[in-house]
Parts: sequence; structure tokens; C-alpha cells
Amino acid sequence: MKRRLAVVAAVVAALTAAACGSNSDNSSTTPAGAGTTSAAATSAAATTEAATSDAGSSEASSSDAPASDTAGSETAPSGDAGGELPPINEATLDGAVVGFAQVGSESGWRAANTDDIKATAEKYKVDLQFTSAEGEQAKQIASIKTFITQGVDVIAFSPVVETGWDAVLQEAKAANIPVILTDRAVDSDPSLYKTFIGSDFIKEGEKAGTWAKTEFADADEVNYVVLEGTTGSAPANDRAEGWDNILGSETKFKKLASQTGKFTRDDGKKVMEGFLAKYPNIDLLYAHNDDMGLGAIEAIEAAGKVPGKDIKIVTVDAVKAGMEALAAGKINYIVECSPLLGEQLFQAVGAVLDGKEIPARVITIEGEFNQEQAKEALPTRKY
Ligand code: GYE
Repeated sequence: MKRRLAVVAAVVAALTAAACGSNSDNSSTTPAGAGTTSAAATSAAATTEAATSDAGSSEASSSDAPASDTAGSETAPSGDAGGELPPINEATLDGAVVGFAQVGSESGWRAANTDDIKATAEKYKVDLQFTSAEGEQAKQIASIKTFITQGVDVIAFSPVVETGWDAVLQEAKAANIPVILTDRAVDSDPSLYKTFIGSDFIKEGEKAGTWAKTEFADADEVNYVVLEGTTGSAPANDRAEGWDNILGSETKFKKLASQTGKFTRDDGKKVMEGFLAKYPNIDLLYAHNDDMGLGAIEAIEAAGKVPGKDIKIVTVDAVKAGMEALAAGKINYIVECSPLLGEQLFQAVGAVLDGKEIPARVITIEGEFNQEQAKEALPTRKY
């Protein structure tokens, strides 16, 4: 087993918002006045933005207008070159042992993410030790402990929930095994991991809220329900926060109910059935992912209502099944969250093993889709 531990002295303190663009600075990630009105970036994960480690906080951006009906440029916005991950080093990756502890298989997003990580590992001849925690933090911690005992070169994982990681991260650090977070954040001290690669979930919630605000601009009252993601997970926490950043002070938006659907289609359906039985007047559903939205569509149809018309629906992810429902008019708007994190993950792994400094935060650049844009994007959609 080869072991090439990085000696990355510090967590890139030099990455200031001024030098590299910050999360709340939309201008560096989105073409001015175009990013959200153009067709969404279909290869979102190909470009990244580095940001400071406090990038989780995001300001509401009034320029984040929802997509227009006419699809514009297909070009993905380019990230700030100042803080990108170094290019792949194939020689370093060949034979490197990487332990990856996945969340589980709750959604289409997760399936695409797993496929991408496995395929990218194979491409670069990485010895990938892959485990799935079936949505349980205890199982994920047990996997990470096994990776530490095995003495893998790098540990990567997508944390089920945000809290409760300090002890195991400290163990990895004591064993000199670098840790890379993908997809979801933790609340531990950033000195306990090398980088966090993934989406800005607050911004995603803000995009969904901004769409809703515009869509219902002429309505006097909007009664809405929310299907939340896994309780305590970063995307559930942040997508709720982003939405509330935009709509929390809009008094005409009335939250009838908000409940977890655990990011699964089945739970989305069950919870929506409950909402429909209790509230006859739902105008809008915000689902934290496509799968729950797809489950809710089944419940809405079974209740004799028309999804996308009687009840408007906005979701997050833009996986193929979601995009198909959007193109078919059953969903009204989808905020993209790219699962294609494999390339960035192995860029980071190679760099860490080479002893290079890497940005403390790498944000995936993503777009948004309305129904027309979904029709256009579907034929070339990768997941
Ligand atoms: O949105 C959801 C999945 O962490 C971004 O997890 C991910 C979320 C994604 O189950 O579909």
C-alpha cells in the first residue's frame, strides 16, 4: 500500500474573498445578467470556484432572477482561476488507496454521484475502497474508522448529517490521513479536513425562493408546503435557510407545513399524501430534491389534482427523472445541484498526496431550469 502523505502546512489562509471571489459574490460565478437567464450549465462540475471556508453563508442576491422562457447561452460560467484545484496528476493517483464513505442510495442524485466517483476512480486507476452507510451516521463513522485502521492514503466522505464528526476526524488527523469532504458539509473545525468540495446549498434555496417570488408576483396569497431533506443534513438545513432568506419576510407566502421526506421518493409521496389530506388549498410545493417532488406528483395525481398547474412545484437537483417531469409540465422549476464530483475529488486527492496547497472550499457551479430549458437540455443530460 503506498502512502504519500501530504504536508499541506495550512488551510490556505491566503484564499480571501478578495483574491478568489466569495460565495456571496455572484458576479464571479455567474455571467452578469445572463447566468440565471441562460440555459443552465450542463457540465456544472467541470468548473469550480474556490472560496473562503466561511462560504456557507450567502447573501440573498436580488440579481438572481429566475430563468426566462428563452434559453440563452449553453456556456458554463467559468470559475475564478485564482483558486482552482490543480490539474489531475495521473502518476500520483495510479494505485493510490482512497477510502470513500458514501451516504447511501436514497436518491437519483446519490446514484449518479456514486457512479461518477467509481468511474473516475477507475479512469485514474485509483484503488477505491467504497462503502455505503445506508443513511446512518454510525455506519459511516464505522467505515471511516476502518479506513483509518487500514491506513488508506486519503479518506473522503459525504457526511450524512452536519454534526458529530469531531472525534473521528481527530482520529484521522492523529493517524496522519488527510480527509476530503465531498457534497455535504460538517460543523467541525476546518483544520480537521483538507477541503470541502460541493454545492452552495444556501444559494440553491435562494434560487428556488426567487423563482417562487417571481412566479407568484401577482398572487395575493400563496399557501405552500415543504418536503425537507434528511433531518440535520447540510442540504436540508441550507436549502431551508436559502428559501427563507428570500421568502421569510414575504407575508403573503404562508407556510402551511414543512416535514422531512428523507430525500426519497417514497417518503415524499407519503408526506405529501398527509399534506393533501390536511390542506385543501396548497398552491405551491418546495421539495428539497427531485425524488421527493416525483413522489409528491404521484400523491397529487392520486388526489385528483394536476401537478404543475393546481399545485406548482419547485425542486432541487435536476437529475434526469426530475428533468423529464419538468419537461412534461409536472414540475415548474428545478435548481441544479451537480452530482458529478468525481473529477474534482481526485484532483484534490492527487494534490494533497503531492503536498500541494488546495482551496479550503471548492464550490460547484450550477444552473437552473424552467420547462422549456429542460426540454432543450434533456437530450445531452449526463445524469
Ligand atoms: O440533493 C439529494 C441527495 O447531498 C446534494 O442528497 C446531496 C443531496 C441531493 O439525496 O437528492
